[in-house]
Amino acid sequence: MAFNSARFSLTMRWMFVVAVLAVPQVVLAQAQWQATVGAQSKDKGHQALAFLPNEIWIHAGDSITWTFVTDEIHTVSFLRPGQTRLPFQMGCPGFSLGGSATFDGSTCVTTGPLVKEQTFTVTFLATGNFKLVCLVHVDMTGVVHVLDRSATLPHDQDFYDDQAAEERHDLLSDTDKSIHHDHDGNHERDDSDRTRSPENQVTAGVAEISATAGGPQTVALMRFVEPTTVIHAGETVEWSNLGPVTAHTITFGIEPANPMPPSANVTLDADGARHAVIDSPADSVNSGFITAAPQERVGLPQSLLPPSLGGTVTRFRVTFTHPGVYPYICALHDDLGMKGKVIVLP
Ligand SMILES: [Cu+2]
Repeated sequence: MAFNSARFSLTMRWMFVVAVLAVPQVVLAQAQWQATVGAQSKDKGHQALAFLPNEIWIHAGDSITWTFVTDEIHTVSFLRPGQTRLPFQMGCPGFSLGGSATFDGSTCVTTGPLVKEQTFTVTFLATGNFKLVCLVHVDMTGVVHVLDRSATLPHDQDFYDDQAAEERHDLLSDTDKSIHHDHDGNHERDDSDRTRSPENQVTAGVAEISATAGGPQTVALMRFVEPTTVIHAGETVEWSNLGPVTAHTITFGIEPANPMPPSANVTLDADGARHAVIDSPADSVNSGFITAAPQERVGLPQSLLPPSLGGTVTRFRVTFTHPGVYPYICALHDDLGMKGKVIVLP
């Protein structure tokens, strides 16, 4: 049996050629990754203000498509390192909005405020670790690790799909009593409930911040927890926002174009709470944004409390002088079902 060395050599050479042709195709294939933005309960009352998942490892040249799935607005935004964050209405100055973008860390990239069924695709051109934020919500963050094409990625798409489903479930089913209510919008009062409201007290939203190794995320209850309040003429109702991050308003009558500042008929109580007097269901009153002060950070000025100019307020009070039915909304979240009414008896 003669060993055909010439033939063996030819075969080896042919296999080598095949290998050389095949390997670059595997390495160069640019992957398309999928992630989601936000999550909501069926009644839209519970909103996960989160990127799901919020940490992804990819190769330079790969793309990620974010799919928006909520009625609440969000953005997908990558700022330059150290760049000052602007309101979502301003986004990234000079960047033209569209369905896709490329990002290498040198310029800011963002969507406008998007809702369910919209998507945004970013192709990452350079290696690095890039922070992902939503310009609508602070404490809604993530990170994209862009590795060299020769690096091995730790996870595949199935892993991220599973992780996103798990985080979505954990956030929306948060069992903390302060944020739990049933999905019909009814709040069952419980004597052990630490946020149980005394008479004339209304919880105007609840929120909690949690985190993964990819960064903080928030779950918010976009509801007036006690949507109907019954009082007598001359009494005062007090609304309190129990959550960080998410602003709400208490708005009677005509909704102003800009709900952020209080209407002119709102005054400040000595403890800084805003206060209005309503004489008739025809009156219009807007609390302005009721929200917690931003989290303190070393190196930044102390945030303001009222009555300082620009100070934040977590409470709003209304004194009702006459009987009647007074419907109101949160101007930011009425589309999610955040509405209530005050019934004033004689
Ligand atoms: Cu609201």
